[in-house]
Amino acid sequence: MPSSLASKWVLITGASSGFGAAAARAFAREGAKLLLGARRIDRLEAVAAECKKLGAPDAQFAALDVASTTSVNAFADFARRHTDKLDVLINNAGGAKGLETVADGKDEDWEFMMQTNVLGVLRMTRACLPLMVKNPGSSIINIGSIAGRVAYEGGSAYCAAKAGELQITKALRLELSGTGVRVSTVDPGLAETEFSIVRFKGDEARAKKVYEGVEPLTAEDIAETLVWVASRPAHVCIDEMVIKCTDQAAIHKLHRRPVTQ
Ligand code: NDP
Ligand code: 8X3
Repeated sequence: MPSSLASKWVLITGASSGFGAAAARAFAREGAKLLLGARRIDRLEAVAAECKKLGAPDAQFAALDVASTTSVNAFADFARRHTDKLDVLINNAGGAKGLETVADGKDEDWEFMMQTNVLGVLRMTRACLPLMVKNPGSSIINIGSIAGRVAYEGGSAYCAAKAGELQITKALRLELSGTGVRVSTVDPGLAETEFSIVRFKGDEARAKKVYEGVEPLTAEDIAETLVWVASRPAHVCIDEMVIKCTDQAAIHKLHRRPVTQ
């Protein structure tokens, strides 16, 4: 039986690595058509080429900086040049910078987290809504985090940003009531992507330590979930989903096995 996502248009932000790139590949396997955005265009080009090989009938990409309204609006124009309706919007671009306490926090880190995880979701959604409200059954899936639900030391701005994403998701679902547009949040826990490398500003050894002795989620685990959420029948909305690896019983309770050197 053909997938319900075959030939559907799926727009993914932050498709150059991690969850976004894995989601692009997973939707490609379903035969979906893709619109991929991020700042690293060389990475997007490689992901789009891979998606075509995996079965995407179309995989278009363009530079996107969700921290800029001009860039977001230009990306929406690019999307409109390919389609007049969007079936799935995945607001995935974002991340964390730094793990400092509030006392030691840096403006540029806070600004990155608010610009991408909060304002980026608002901007992208505003720009894409005209392509979705005329398409009942379409889905907006925002990537939140367990950090938006439980605070941790050094996570003030990131936790605040993801809590913001959760509230945006809830408000949007109310605003879109009656349009048939579904609004979901998928909130992962610890997953090994480039997330910690970005958080620790390129310090790969420090990033690696986050996952030491643990079997974290993979980008593919989340991609598979996104495909499942987007492929529910039109009358079914998965409001919220929290996904953690089995080793993470709670945000502060990680089961770590001894590491042999
Ligand atoms: P990655 O760092 O691997 O991916 C982040 C993606 O976001 C990249 O494609 C990056 O692309 C993109 N991005 C960052 N800033 C911008 C911007 N200004 N404009 C456009 N794209 C941007 O990490 P993940 O895949 O893990 O992160 C994806 C999402 O998942 C994030 O929202 C993150 O907060 C969330 N998350 C991650 C968890 C984890 O443990 N990994 C757990 C829970 C949630 P580029 O740099 O090319 O612009
Ligand atoms: C990323 C997961 O635990 O680093 O959203 O906040 S965590």
